Amino acid sequence: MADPAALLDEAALNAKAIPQLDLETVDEGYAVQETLLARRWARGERLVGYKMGLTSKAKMAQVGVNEVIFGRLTDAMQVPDGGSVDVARFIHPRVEPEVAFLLRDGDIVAVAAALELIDSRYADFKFTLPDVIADNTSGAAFTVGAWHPVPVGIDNLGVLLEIDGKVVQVGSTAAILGDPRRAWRDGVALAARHGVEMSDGILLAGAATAAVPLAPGAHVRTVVQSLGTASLRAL
Ligand code: OOG
Ligand code: MG
Repeated sequence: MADPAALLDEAALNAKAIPQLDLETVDEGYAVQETLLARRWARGERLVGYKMGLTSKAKMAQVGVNEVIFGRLTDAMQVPDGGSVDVARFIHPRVEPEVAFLLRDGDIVAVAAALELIDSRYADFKFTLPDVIADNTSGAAFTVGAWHPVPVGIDNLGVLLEIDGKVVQVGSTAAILGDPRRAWRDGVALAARHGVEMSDGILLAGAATAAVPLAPGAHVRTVVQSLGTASLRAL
């Protein structure tokens, strides 16, 4: 078989879906993710953080995979808050509301509302656990709202996802493993088992609700109680 990392990289670059890879193990998935990211570092992209995936039941049910996963965020994926993103670059983009942590020396120093744009490189957005890990956990783009000092409790904050001013998803940060800080703790341990130190930069804790298809022209905003908003426009 052709190099799986090259297939995934080209699928993303050409916005053209590929068949599932049918990788066999989680370790194999992370090894392919590493090689995929190496191609991006070679093109000059920089690591700016990490993302957790499938930390809520709504997300697990949506894609039929029941295990927490992690991926990497690069500078090329970041869209400024209120900025625009050309969705023609993607295959079948979806958007989801997230909580972002700012990590410094292994501690959470700030927290923000965030949006993640996911885009599976696999046809029909269908994949197995090892395959979605290899695909950098469907990561495509993200936006982080204003950073806030960490409030005392972040385990039950209301979350709204709006498209063109209409609420399309409602949830709570409680959906994220009971508390988004657990996604951080579990994520640090999971990443360490795969040789990755998740101590500095941005960390997306995983979506609180199912993801919603993102069409050109849509104005997307998330509101997280006590944490403010994050928004982007799809071009
Ligand atoms: C996998 C990525 C999951 C999340 O927040 O749960 C994720 C997918 O749904 O394609 O980013
Ligand atoms: Mg996500």
